[in-house]
Amino acid sequence: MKKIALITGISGQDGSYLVDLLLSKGYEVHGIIRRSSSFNTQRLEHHIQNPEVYNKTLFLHYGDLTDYTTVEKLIYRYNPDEIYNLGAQSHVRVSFDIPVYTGETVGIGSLNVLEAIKNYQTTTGKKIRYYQASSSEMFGKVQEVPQKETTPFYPRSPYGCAKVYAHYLTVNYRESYDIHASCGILFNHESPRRGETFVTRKITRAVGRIYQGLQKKLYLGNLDALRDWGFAGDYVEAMWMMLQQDTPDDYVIATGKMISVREFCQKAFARYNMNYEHYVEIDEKYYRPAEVDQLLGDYTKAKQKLGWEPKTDIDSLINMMTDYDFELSKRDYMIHIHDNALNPTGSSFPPHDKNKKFILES
Ligand code: NDP
Ligand code: GDR
Repeated sequence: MKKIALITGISGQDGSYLVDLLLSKGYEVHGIIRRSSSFNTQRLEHHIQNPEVYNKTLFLHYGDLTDYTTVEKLIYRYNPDEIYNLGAQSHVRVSFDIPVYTGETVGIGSLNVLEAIKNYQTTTGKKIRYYQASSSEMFGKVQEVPQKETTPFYPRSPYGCAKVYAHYLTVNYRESYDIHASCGILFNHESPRRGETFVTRKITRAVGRIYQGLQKKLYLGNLDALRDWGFAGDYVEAMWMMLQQDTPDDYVIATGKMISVREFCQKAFARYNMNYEHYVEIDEKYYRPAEVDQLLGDYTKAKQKLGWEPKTDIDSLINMMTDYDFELSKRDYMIHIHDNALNPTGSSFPPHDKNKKFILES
């Protein structure tokens, strides 16, 4: 029989890759999207435009993780076999600006889903498998290198603290209520669908835009931070694999290699024969009140128990993202020419200003 999945955060990077995966496996997929005054489903457009898929095997429902009734209603209405809880205010630096909201979506949002599952299982006797999007940010000020499932947590941001709360809630609901709940402790994972304010995508977007003359400089914060970056498409497979196990458990998902933001810049600019040192400048506003200096994951358990391994190395990831964004910058250039031609005085659209910082502020 067709399996049914419910995804929170379906419009995000991981949500969109997970939809691709689950649809390819024959699932019926339901996702929660937030009402927004502008479009927030771009990453799902390839499915929304497909009449064979949209409202046939993929269904989107308005809701919000902070609203318990949304989650409960959808669970009772669609009886999902699996729930992937990916929804979050997921930007670490922004979590310092909006700590309460971050705690509400990441922490209480996860609690809402777990409570709804508990109540559903109690009243119907049916089981739901649950995936919690835990994060390497929970390791924060790392207590050992590399980090594995047993490494103590030391979060360094409101986001990291909220993820630790959600992580332990998941473990507690598993142990207290016999819920098949697993946590994927995922290290940074990126893609051409990555949000444009995360550092990798901010860099790869800038390479193309600078090449096209649409941007002069790239302003960044801490270039010395070290991260273990993988490809999001590989990582959603691990999420699915966790829920196919007989026994729920927690797994580190990583590549086992780390490089600095500086090296990422160097490689991304070099792809188009540019020297990053000519373009990258430091703006202190991108520093964080407390920084996570390095993250390096040990995915041995996932390899042994799930048979999961990363397929994409850092150079392939950088090339994939930089090439995608290079094509996007050509489109940006055409739009810019078109806008200037339509509106040479810039009365309603400001004319292009090469000294202006790119709009991204995180
Ligand atoms: P994104 O920021 O790309 O996506 C977040 C998703 O959550 C979006 O769909 C967003 O909706 C949704 N969302 C935000 N607030 C709410 C809310 N209150 N109610 C319902 N939905 C909400 O994140 P990623 O796809 O990169 O990450 C997925 C999950 O994995 C997140 O929980 C993140 O914290 C976690 N994670 C990510 C890692 C990474 O490197 N990418 C690493 C480890 C963990 P909208 O589109 O409307 O904003
Ligand atoms: P991170 O990702 O905080 O690790 O969280 P991000 O790309 O935001 O930062 C990575 C590192 O780069 C440094 N940095 C900058 N970061 C941003 N965003 N913008 C800049 O201009 C900049 N300059 C330097 C940061 O200081 C940091 O050290 C991501 C998110 O997806 C989380 O949701 C997820 O849980 C973790 O990865 C694992």
